[in-house]
Amino acid sequence: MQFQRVFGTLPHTTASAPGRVNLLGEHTDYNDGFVLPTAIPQCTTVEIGFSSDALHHFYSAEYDELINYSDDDTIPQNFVSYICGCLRLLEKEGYKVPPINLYITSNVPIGAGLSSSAALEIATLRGLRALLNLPLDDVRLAQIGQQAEIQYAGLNCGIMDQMASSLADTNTMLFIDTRSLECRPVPFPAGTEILIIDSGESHKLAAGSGYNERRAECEESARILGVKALRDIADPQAVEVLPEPLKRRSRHVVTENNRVLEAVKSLPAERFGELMNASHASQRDDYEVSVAAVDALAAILQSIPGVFGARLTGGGFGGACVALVESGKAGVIASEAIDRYQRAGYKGRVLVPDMKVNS
Ligand code: GAF
Repeated sequence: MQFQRVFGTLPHTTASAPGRVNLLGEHTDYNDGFVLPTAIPQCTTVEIGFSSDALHHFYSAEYDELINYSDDDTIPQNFVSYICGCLRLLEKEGYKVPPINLYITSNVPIGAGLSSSAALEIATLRGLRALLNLPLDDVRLAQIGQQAEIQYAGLNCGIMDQMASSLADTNTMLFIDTRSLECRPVPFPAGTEILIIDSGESHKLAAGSGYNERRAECEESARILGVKALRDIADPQAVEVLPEPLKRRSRHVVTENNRVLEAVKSLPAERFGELMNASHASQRDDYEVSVAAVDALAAILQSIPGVFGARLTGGGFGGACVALVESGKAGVIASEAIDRYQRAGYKGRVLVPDMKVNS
């Protein structure tokens, strides 16, 4: 057993949490808006035991790295920032966390826009909840995970990823109102399955990326328009008064929220796919969070028969495309897409070849 190999004892508890793929509703969560993610089969698992000294010890199987950490240390800016952030926040809420040994394994792809960091946060929080019998529900775990990311990893993110990792499963999409945090499962369009292909352009969202800048632009737009958040605007015409680039940024958010609200109305796959294609165009042209490789991949996917729609998923600036495809066709569509993508000079890989959905 790997935990025992590293720490010399058996773990007290094991917990897992999935990555997520977002079908629609991108960059809406920090605008109090609507999102429609689902969990992916890939998970992060943590095994946790009590440390025999005064330090926490964190081991990542992926990085083959052991980090020793004292509660008084500055939090390192690597994979442990998410874990230490969760520990600090639990302490601030009055929950004493004794020194622990924590062993991480994960098959959630990193840098692909599939929420590997949220999966680590939620797995860690689930493990600590079980280990210490903490009275925290799944929504509270998501809120703590989000704050760990904002306060200790430098990404001023919304709450979609942590909510999805904490509350979603792979059977349905999860509609989340990110203002009230109310959630409801939404069936996938009938006769479909999901395909996720990585563009090969790794994304990095934290400090220095355009992500925090986009969020600031949205907040500035809401301030000028006199609303609490862009969620409070339903008519895209209302943003026409804004100066550029705020006009385009806000138009993306307003139209994207409207797309999600339409998508939850039991649409046929064809219409759902059109909304995904429109979402990609909006992210590319108005929100400017796509890159050439992702645009090329989305365009290839959108042109293949059997694909209802395809779009950049996640925070952007690289990462993966999600496609909604005809049931049973994901395998052949993936091969054709990768082949054409590579002939165009890019290096992509299939991440989730045929996520069967109960439709
Ligand atoms: C990242 C963030 F973490 C989410 O909160 C969300 O804003 C997403 O980008 C874009 O929709 O994954």
